[in-house]
Formats: sequence, C-alpha cells, structure tokens
Amino acid sequence: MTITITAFERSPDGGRGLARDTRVRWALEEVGLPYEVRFVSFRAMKEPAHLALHPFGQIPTYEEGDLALFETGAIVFHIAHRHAGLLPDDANARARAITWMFAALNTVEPPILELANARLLESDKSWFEERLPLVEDRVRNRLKQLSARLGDAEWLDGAFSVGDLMMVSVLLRLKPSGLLNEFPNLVAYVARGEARPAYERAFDAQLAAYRASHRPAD
Ligand code: GTB
Repeated sequence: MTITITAFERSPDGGRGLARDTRVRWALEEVGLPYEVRFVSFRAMKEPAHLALHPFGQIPTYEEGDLALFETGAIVFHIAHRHAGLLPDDANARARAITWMFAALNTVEPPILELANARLLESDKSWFEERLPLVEDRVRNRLKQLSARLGDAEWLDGAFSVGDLMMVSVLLRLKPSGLLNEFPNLVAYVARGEARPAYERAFDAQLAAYRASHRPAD
C-alpha cells in the first residue's frame, strides 16, 4: 500500500533537515518502506483539504490506505510498531524504547523549541537579551541530564531504537546553537545517528526536495 507523507513545499530550514518530515522519512528508511511525498505550501496547509488530515494545519502527515495520521510521535510509533527494525522484541526493552521516544518529545524537545522560538520570534523585544540565558539554561539542564544518562553508551538503551531516532531528531535542532558542543558525548551520539545509512537517505531526500524548490526559475 502506498505511503504518502506531506512536507513543506519550500522548507524554511535551508535544507538542513530540521523540519519534521525528516524524522518520518528516517523511520521509513530504517524499516525499508518506500514512500511518496506531497509538498504543501504554507497557504495550502491552512485550507480545508489539509486541515482534514491535520487539524492544526501543519506538516508532516501520513497516509496509508484509509489510515491518515498526524503528529510525528504517532506516525513514527505507528511505523515502528508495524514493521521490524525500530523496536526490540523483548517486551520490557520495547517499553523502554517507547519511553525514550516520549522523553524526547515531552521532556527534551519543549525547552529546545522554546529556545528556537525565542530566537526566531522575540529577538526584537527589549527583554530578549535578559531572557535568553534563562531559556538556554533550561536546555542546558536537560542536556546535562541526558548526557549523564547516556555516558559512554552508543545508544540510550542497548541497540538503536525508535527512542534514539526521536532523541537524535530532537537534538539536531540544537546544532546551530552551539549548546550541544558543551556535551561531547551528545555530539558523538547525534553524529552516530546522522551516520546511519537510513538517516543519510532521509536527509538527502529532503535536501533534494529543498534544492528543487529553490532552483531559480528558467
Ligand atoms: N507536534 C507536531 C509534530 O511533531 O508533528 C509539530 C508539527 C510542526 O511543528 N510542524 C511544523 C509546521 O507545519 C513544521 S516542522 N509549521 C507550520 C505551521 O505551524 O504553520 C517545525 C520546523 C519548522 C521550521 C524549521 N526550520 O526552519 O528550521 C524547523 C522545524
């Protein structure tokens, strides 16, 4: 059955793979599923056809036969649950991998998003310079805790899993900030994720789409 995801028609991330279709592409590549991409403009995202798929008017979405999903956590979990490669067979290890996926989305990603939003939306405010260190410290605190838990391990809990896929995806957003560099084991962890052939394929596909959408008109 054909799988179709949606992605930005013209991604504002400069082709760096930071938009959230990348994590869905990565999961699909890890389990070896082919997929198609429908590109949507910012305007189309807020129109009824897309809102029927995504109530918040965002990307990515996921369609497979008569199943339509939104929210990257749900999409990636669905892929991992239905196909071998992202969840361990052992029931307890499986539960722990899912726990890490939720931790990435619910505990690590929020302060990272707060920092991204502060930089993007608040830099012209008089209080921006005063607030920024507070927001950065919230991120730093989470990274410190995550770094302590990861230690010298390759992945968060044994073999690479959906928990690592989501955690690396979340941490990638921090690369431009320099904050990640304070934690060499997290830098190495993210690099291991990026070096996975499935991630490379996902990254290359989104980059090709970005380049195609930014090609000067003939
Ligand atoms: N919780 C949802 C999920 O995980 O699926 C969040 C989805 C979401 O934030 N989608 C964003 C979107 O559609 C794109 S990925 N935004 C348009 C809108 O809300 O109108 C977030 C994103 C956007 C841009 C960059 N960037 O430029 O670097 C990085 C990440």
